[in-house]
Amino acid sequence: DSSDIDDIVNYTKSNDAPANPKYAGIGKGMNVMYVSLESLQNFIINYKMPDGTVVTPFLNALAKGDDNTIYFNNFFHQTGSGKTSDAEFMMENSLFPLSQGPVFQMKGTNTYEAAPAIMNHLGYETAAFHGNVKTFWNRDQMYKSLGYERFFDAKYYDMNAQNTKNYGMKDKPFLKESIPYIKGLKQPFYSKFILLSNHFPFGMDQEDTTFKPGNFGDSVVNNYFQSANYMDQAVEQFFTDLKKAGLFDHTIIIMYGDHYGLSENHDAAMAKVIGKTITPFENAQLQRVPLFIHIPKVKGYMNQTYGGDVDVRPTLMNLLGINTKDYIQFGTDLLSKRHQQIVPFRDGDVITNKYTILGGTVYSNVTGAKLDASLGKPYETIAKKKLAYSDKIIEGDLLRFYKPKGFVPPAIAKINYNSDQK
Ligand code: GP9
Ligand code: MN
Repeated sequence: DSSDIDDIVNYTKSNDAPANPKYAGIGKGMNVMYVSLESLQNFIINYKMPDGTVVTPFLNALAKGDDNTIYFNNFFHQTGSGKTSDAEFMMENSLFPLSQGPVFQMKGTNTYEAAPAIMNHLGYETAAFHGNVKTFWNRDQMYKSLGYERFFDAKYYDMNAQNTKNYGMKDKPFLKESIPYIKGLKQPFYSKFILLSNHFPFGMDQEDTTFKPGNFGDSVVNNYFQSANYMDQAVEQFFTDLKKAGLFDHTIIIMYGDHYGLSENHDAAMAKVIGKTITPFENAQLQRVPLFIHIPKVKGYMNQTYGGDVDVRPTLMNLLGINTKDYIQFGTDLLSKRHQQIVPFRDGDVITNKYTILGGTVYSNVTGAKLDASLGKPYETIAKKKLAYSDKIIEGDLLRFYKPKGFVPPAIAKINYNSDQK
């Protein structure tokens, strides 16, 4: 009931990590772009094919800090069955997704206090871009609840046979055709772009790539390198276009791998790819996804802090100088000196900067060796508590009973995503 919310507010307030003074408010008033890098796992960053070819040269340069980018190499996806949509959910709410079923589909009409709604009230135009039909993952309903004023879905793109594959628009034409829409937004804007090309089963049309597939005895794994390379090129093209459009120097760009692409069904080939047997410990390490944050004027570098999807919103809000102390967030700012390096997964497993804790078994991150189970207990307790509180909020629709100071809910009835409104 509504009294539960008080406990939760007290808990999240007591866990708040203050902004790092070096970065606090550094992005004040800037545009925000999220780019969901479909199925991109972190092992591919700086990976070399057996013949020496690099797969993601552009992202590798960002990983070194080029283009004022901070790259996080110990960042994990925390998604459940809602896949892409679960990642979106965490980025914008700093709540966990559900343990069963996609929260976008099951709880699309709940009350949320999501980043788009917060930003919209602060004068930002809010827009989502995705080259698939708007109903997929119930996005058309959920995006309203999150506070998106505009949704540029499949209807806004030239979905001819050459431009589309699998679920919808290929990344290059999608991002290219998005540029005029982006230019048409009122600044500052808060936006997100959901890519599609690097999606299972990763096959590409011949005319879209010259990259040689892998030779690991598994066509899904082999093709993954091709489509990841294509996405790398698409992102490079996007950065070039944003520079040409004069947007790059006052836009924060957050890019993240949304979830794994290669499941346990492909462990035999993956063992050849990474040169190690895929034990449960190694499988957990493979759940790293790259996180890049381009922050104009900031010196880029590789940051080794451990974190996950729920930590991104607090990080962004502190960069923007927006006080979210009053908001319920289960993550903490990745750049804060007091960031908690504890990453809970939806199934109760936990990874910290020292330990990988899987079903009660504790492994050393450094050696992969099993350690005393008691070492994991405090982290499992924290993870359980956070997951339970988050579930309580979502299952009980508890944000109905809690309005952070200054929060104005989205005007859902006024939002209309029909393409003839453009
Ligand atoms: C579909 C796209 C892919 O619109 O987001 O979804 P996924 O299967 O990765 O969750
Ligand atoms: Mn996805």
